[in-house]
Amino acid sequence: MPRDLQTYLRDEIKSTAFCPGCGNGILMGSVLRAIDALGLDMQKVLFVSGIGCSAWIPSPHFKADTLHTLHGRPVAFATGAKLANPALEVIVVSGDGDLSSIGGNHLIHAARRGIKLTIICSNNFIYGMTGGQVASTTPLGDFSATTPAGNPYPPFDLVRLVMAAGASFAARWPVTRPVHLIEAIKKAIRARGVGFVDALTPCPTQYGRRNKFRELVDQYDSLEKMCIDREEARKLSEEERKNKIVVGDFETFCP
Ligand SMILES: Cc1ncc(C[n+]2csc(CCOP(=O)(O)OP(=O)(O)O)c2C)c(N)n1
Ligand code: SF4
Ligand SMILES: [Mg+2]
Repeated sequence: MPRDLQTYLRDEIKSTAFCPGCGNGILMGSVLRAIDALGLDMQKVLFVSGIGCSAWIPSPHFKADTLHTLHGRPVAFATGAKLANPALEVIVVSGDGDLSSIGGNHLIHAARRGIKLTIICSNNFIYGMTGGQVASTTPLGDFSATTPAGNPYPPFDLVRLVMAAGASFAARWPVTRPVHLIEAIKKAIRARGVGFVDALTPCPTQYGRRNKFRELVDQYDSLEKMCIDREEARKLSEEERKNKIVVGDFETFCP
């Protein structure tokens, strides 16, 4: 039976270290709500994260077992933990840079091996913690500390990447759609092999201010408007789809 919000937050969360307006708070709440809705016993869950602001989502926030590991290596640690104790529900929560830039190889090989892991990527399109450097997820043309003239490279489509590598389930939702996000996290936890969620989230401090979002609300608004459902995307031409991000649950690879 779900607990009321007050009790829930008191029981499961310590205190927060995120900047005001950071989307990681919504993602953190979504992870907890998904776990609560599934009725998982927190004592049987291990959270693993790497290094970065998003890696703080489970540790130090959650009153649970956490492994706060090396930058880029949470999936490697999670794989080891799952092999050592297959009864553990192992959930990785970390940043886009952590999981797909420095840690990209661990991500695709975990998907290929089909090991039962949930991997939730807080994708804020940038290296937030270290001063806003470009990541493998930074959109083409966007500004970062290391791309003052605009990013010359296209970003990874993380859903396609992990599905092509063999993930059982992958989804992409922005934190502006928490109901969908929570449902996707539940499905990822229930997936046979790797269940992956690309959670799009604003980083006002590093990404937002460099990309000319004067008001916090504009960044949330712009993210929400950029996201379109698959059905909607199919109706658009390639040109019209250019600056859009297709969101949804992807149980099978669908180009
Ligand atoms: C081996 C290694 N290289 C680089 C770093 C520095 N470093 C720490 S966090 C980070 C980037 C984090 O970005 P991301 O994973 O996207 O997390 P965010 O802060 O955006 O949530 C980097 C480059 C490190 N700690 N270890
Ligand atoms: S730097 Fe960005 S990602 Fe990190 S806590 Fe601040 S707003 Fe969030
Ligand atoms: Mg990031």
